Amino acid sequence: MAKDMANPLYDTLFGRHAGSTAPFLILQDGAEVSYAGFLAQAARIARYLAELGLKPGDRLAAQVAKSPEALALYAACVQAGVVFLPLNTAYTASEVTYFVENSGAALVVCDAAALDALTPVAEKLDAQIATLNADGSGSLMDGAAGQSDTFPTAARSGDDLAALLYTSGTTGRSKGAMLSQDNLLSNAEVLVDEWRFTGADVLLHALPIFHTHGLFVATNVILAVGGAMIFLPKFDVDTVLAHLPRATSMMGVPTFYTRLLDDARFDRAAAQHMRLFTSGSAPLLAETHDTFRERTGHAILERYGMTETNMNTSNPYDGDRRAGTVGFPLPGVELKICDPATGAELPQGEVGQIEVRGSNVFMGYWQMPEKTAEELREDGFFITGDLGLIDDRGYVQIVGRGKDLIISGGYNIYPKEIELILDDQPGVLESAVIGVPHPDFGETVVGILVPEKGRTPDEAAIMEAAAGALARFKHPRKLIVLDELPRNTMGKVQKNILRERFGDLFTGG
Ligand code: MLC
Ligand code: AMP
Repeated sequence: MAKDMANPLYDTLFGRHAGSTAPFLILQDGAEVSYAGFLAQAARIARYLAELGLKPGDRLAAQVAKSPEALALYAACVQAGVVFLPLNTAYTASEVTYFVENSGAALVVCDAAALDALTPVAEKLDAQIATLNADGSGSLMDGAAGQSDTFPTAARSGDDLAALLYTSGTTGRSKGAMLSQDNLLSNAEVLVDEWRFTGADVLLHALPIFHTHGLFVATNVILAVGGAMIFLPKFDVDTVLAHLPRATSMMGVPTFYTRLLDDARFDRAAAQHMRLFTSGSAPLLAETHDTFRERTGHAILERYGMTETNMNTSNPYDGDRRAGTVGFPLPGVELKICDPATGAELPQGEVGQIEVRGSNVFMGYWQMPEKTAEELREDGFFITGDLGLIDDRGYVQIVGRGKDLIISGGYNIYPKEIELILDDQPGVLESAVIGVPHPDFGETVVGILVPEKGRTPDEAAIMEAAAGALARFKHPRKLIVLDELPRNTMGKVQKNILRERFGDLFTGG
C-alpha cells in the first residue's frame, strides 16, 4: 500500500479510476454508471458537504436506501475526509437518535419520509439534515447539482478514521466501531488477492450497503480492481436470476443461498458461468454447502468476519473449501484460540474464544475507552466473542458464540436490547430473548415473558411497543409466557435450556 499518498483510501479505491469510462455500476434496469460519472457525482457531493461546513474528521450519518447516489455519498465522504456512518434503513427514529447523539454527527442524511421524525432530533443535537431518496432525489443532490465535477481531495493518513459502524452490545447499548483507512484498505487488498478479483469481474451485489459485507467487502474489492457491480436495491430471487448471466461472482449471506436453492430455476446451467460464490455474516449450514455443490457444481467459499475486524479468515480459492469451516486466517491476520477465563492460548483442536490481530482490526469504540479495553487487548488482539477451534488441517471452525447474540438473515441482534423493552411493559416481571433455528433467516427472535403475579401481559400491546422502539428485524416473531425462567445456582438465566425447549418452533414439522 502506498503510504505516501495524500489520501490512501480515496486514491487507491476511487481516484485511480479518474477519467475511466469503464462501467462501475450496472443497475437493475440495465442502465450503467461509469467510473468517471460516479467520481464526478461524488466530487459534486463532496463540494456540497464542504459548502455545508463539513470538515475532515466530522461524522456524517446516512440512513438512506441503496442507490448509486448513496454509494457516491460514501465516496464523497472519503474524498472530503468526512467519517461515513451508514445506518440500517430499518432503524426507527429512536434508534437513529442514539447514533446521531453518540457520534456527534454534523450532518444527518435521510429519506424524505423520515424528515419529520428526524428533524427535531437533528435540531436538538445541533446537526444539519439533508434528504436523499431511493430514486436519487432530495436536498443533498439538489445541493450537489451544479457544483464542480472535481474536488480537492482532503489529505488523510492510513491511521485516520474513515468510517464509524455501530454494532450492538451485550449491555444493550450500541458501540461505534472506528475503522481507519488502513483497516479498510489492507483488508480489500488481501481479499482481492485471495479471491482472485480482477478488472474483468462483474459482481452481483444484492447486499445492503450499510454494513461491512456490502459496503466494504463487496464494494471495496470491486473498486480496488476496477471491476463492475450489478447493483441491485435488495435481494430478490427473480431479479437475481435475471441478472446472474452477466455476473462472474456473487457475495451473500446464507439466506441468499437457501432462497436460491428453494427455486428450481437455479440449476447447474444458471450457475455454470460463475467464477465464485462467497458466503458470510452468519453460519452457512454444511447441508446448504453440500446441496449447493450438488445442484451447481460450485463449492461456496465461506469466510468469517465482523464489523470490528473486517474479514479474518477465508476458505481457500484453490484447494478444499470445507463445509462447516471458515477456512484459514487471511494473510496478515493472526488468529488464536484462547481460554475465555484466562486468555491463555489453547492447544490445537480445543474449543475456546477466537482472538484476532492484524491491520484489519479496528481502532476501538468511539468515545468508549472502557468498552475498548474490555475487548481489545493492549497487545492488539481483539476478543471476538465467537467460540471456535482450529482443526487438524488448520481450518477454523466456529462452534458457537460466547456473546449473547442472535444472527437473523445476516443481521446481528443483541437480546439485551429487546429484553430492556419487554421488561418495561405493563404486567411483565422479566423477560428472556433467545434465538431459535429458522428455515429462512437461520435464526429468529423469540421473547419469553414472565408475568407479574396475577397479571396477563397484553401480547399485542407489547408487540406494538417493540415496533415503536426497534427495527422490524429485531421484533420477536413469537412471544411465550412462562411462570418463571430457568436459572442456574448463580441466578443466571439458562438460555440454553430455553433454546432447547423452544428450538423447533419454526423448524419442527
Ligand atoms: C428483513 N426482515 C427481516 C430480515 N430482513 N427479519 C429478520 N431478519 C432479517 N434479516 C423483515 C422484513 O422487514 C419483513 O417484515 C420480513 O422480515 C420478511 O421480509 P423479507 O421480504 O423476507 O426480507 P427481505 O427484504 O427479503 O430481506 C431478507 C434478507 C435481508 C436476508 C435478504 O435481511 C438481507 O439482505 N440481509 C443481509 C444482511 C447483511 O448484509 N449482513 C451483513 C452484516 S456485516 P414484515 O413486516 O414484512 O414481516 C457482518 C460482517 C461479516 O456481519 O462477516 O460480513
Ligand atoms: P457483525 O458484528 O454484524 O459484523 O457480525 C459479526 C459476527 O457474525 C461474528 O462475530 C460472527 O459471530 C458472525 N459471523 C460472520 N461470519 C460468519 C461465518 N462465516 N460463520 C459463522 N458466523 C459468522
